[in-house]
Amino acid sequence: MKNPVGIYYAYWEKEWNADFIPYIGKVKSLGFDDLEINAGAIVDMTPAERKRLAEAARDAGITLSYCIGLPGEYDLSSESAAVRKNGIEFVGKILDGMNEMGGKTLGGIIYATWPMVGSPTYEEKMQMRTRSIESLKEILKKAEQYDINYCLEIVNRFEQCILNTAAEGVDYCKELGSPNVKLLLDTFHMNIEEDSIGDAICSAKGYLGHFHIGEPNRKTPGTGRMPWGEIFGALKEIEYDGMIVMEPFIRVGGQVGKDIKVFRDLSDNATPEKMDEMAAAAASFVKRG
Ligand SMILES: [Mn+2]
Repeated sequence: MKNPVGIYYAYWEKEWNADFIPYIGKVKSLGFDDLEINAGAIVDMTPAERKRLAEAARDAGITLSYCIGLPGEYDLSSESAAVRKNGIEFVGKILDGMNEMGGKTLGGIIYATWPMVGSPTYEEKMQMRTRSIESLKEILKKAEQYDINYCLEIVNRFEQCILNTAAEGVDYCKELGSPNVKLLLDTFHMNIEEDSIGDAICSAKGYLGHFHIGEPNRKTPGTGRMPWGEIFGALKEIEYDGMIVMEPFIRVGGQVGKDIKVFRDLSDNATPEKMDEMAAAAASFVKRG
């Protein structure tokens, strides 16, 4: 693949808040073009800290992409108008920070909350969807102003109910009609929900703004049974020219392990050196794909 290839920093981390700067040099040396970071973390940084991070990336020739599953207090689909307002303000701060840093791609559960609260009925889901769209109409004005691609991550039913398939995502984007609202498809989630991963990717032509990859058990790409030929073929067919970011989660521990539900070691007890080696092998696998 000729696309820029990235990796989510939490491959190496057990907590969501981290110092991202050391990862810039690391991912560069492992063959990546992009580092994906926790978008929420930049809100708590000072302008000087944001500048230092953005400059470190620029100097290394690494782009930064930004991702978040919004915490419950910022649920953009909430029944509570106060919670939705809180969410709109928080995402506004993320967009402000990204704009300061020259960021162009925000992805994740940025239309509701992650993980979803309880187990809604179908009727409740449709009400959540309506409220989510109302919140996004407000937020997208700012994304348009900054020309940031606002990429809605389509996830499996156990994590959110509003958008589980590419088809639902395209309908949602059409309803909003903003040039900056895009989709983030992720092979891990598509493997659960889509009839055909290749057809799902093709159906998102014109809407696909970001792409996450991983094996069905979230190991590094190229090590499992994901149909990579079909996936890379479909991305080429729709002439997708955005980033391909891997999101492996293979180690237990910390809040990351708990939230991602890593209940066993999938790294085969990897040393730090082996972790780096596996990431580099996956980057090379995608570039050859
Ligand atoms: Mn993802």
